Amino acid sequence: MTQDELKHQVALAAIDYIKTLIKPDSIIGVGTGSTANLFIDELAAVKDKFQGAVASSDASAERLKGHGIEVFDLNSVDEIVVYVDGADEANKSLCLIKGGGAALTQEKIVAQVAKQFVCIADESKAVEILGAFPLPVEVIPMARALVGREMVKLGGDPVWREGVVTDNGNQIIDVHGLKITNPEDLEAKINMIPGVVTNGLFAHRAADVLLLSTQEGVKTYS
Ligand code: ABF
Repeated sequence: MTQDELKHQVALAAIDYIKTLIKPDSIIGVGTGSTANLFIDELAAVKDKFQGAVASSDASAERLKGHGIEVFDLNSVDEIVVYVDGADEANKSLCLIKGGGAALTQEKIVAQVAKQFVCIADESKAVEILGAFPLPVEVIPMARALVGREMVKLGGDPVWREGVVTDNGNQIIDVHGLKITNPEDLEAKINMIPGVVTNGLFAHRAADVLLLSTQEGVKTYS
């Protein structure tokens, strides 16, 4: 299977997975990226089985609406039964690097609210040690250089993702060259830097379930 076929395989598996969780009044959280997009497209077939969705980006919100799925403001919902989203890397503890799609802040917010966070990914995302994928950090524009200098002190090589402005009006620094052996510790350290809005380490709130798409089928880790 091609990578797209692997992504489609896991999107279908995620639909089967959430069917065991959703009820007619359920609100589900929906992520961002190409794998999440395939999941959104498959959601259309089961949209009568849940009430609506909270999206982690404007792009995903528009895609959901395009399928006739009602999109809710997070502040207006009491519970998100499950959040389904992709990742750029996932380790064996289900800690993730996310943010390649520049939606990491909203993704982390919705994941925090969700009762269950289901990560959907193709086998290329599974790693022993996080960090080969440059770690996205969302920053307040005026703090871009400050945060860059602090990331160098932490052993990284920061690169401004020029031309990208997040849904929140902020900028992204991609930090190359990290070998992240203690993701919880690094996530907390980066969060302490003034000007950091969010970093792409999902360790304090890791995925609860990883559906990993492989040539032999979808493997479930939890
Ligand atoms: C999103 O999914 C981002 O956090 C992450 O970058 C992306 C993974 O991309 P894709 O599914 O397109 O491989 O949640």
